[in-house]
Amino acid sequence: LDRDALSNDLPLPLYLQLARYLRGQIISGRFGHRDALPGEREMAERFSVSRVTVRKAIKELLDEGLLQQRQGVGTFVNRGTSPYVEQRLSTLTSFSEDMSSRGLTAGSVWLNRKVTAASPEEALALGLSPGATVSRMQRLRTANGNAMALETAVIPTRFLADPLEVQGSLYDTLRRKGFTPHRALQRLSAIQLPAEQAEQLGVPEGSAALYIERRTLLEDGTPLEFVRSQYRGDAYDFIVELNLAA
Ligand code: 16G
Repeated sequence: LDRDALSNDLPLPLYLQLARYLRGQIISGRFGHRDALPGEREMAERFSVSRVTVRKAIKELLDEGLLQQRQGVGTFVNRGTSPYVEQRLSTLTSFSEDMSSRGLTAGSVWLNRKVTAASPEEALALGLSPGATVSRMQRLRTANGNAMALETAVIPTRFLADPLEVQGSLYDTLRRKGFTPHRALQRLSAIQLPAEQAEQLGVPEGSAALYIERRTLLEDGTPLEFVRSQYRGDAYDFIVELNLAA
């Protein structure tokens, strides 16, 4: 816990600052599910605030369902409300399919969509000549309304002339047009989220995330999409099945 997390100079009341800080600690996984919160007096000392402020902050998080109180025992983290997903890496599925197979409702918040020139990196990944046009779509992906990942998909305009054609699932839209994602190559790496992406995902700056790049191909090997995405580290486990080498 961090004494400097709160400031008297901010226009936000101290109890809401404290609630925001604790929410960040819970969402980013620095407090695990069922972890006990320190007692009221200890928290008040650590943050140099009154016990009333601590109580009001905790009340906020109890109302949000992020904390649970057991009479005479204490206050505990309850992360059960935010979806947590185990994702197989070896099958090619869309976000919408992944979520619905878990009984979760997939959603997208559109951050940006336009037809634009491919960057050199995108052109290379998609086998396009420099300056070719692509549909670029940036979305926040949600499950039951909770932010899960940020995703920027780039599709050559000969497969998708206008990003506005996409309603709901991108893969459904492509399949309807006769372009079925058949195979994909993926690269995963660990990152810490920069401020803007952290804010969009509703986690503190610097939270752990997985950066995933996907190049999706048609059956004949033609590149169909190039996707760069940031997955919340606290919301995902990625599972791979391993077989004995032949
Ligand atoms: C997944 C894919 C992404 C694809 C999207 C389509 C990864 C890393 N990415 O998120 O490449 O564009 O599904 O989802 O798995 P949609 O059909 O629900 O729009």
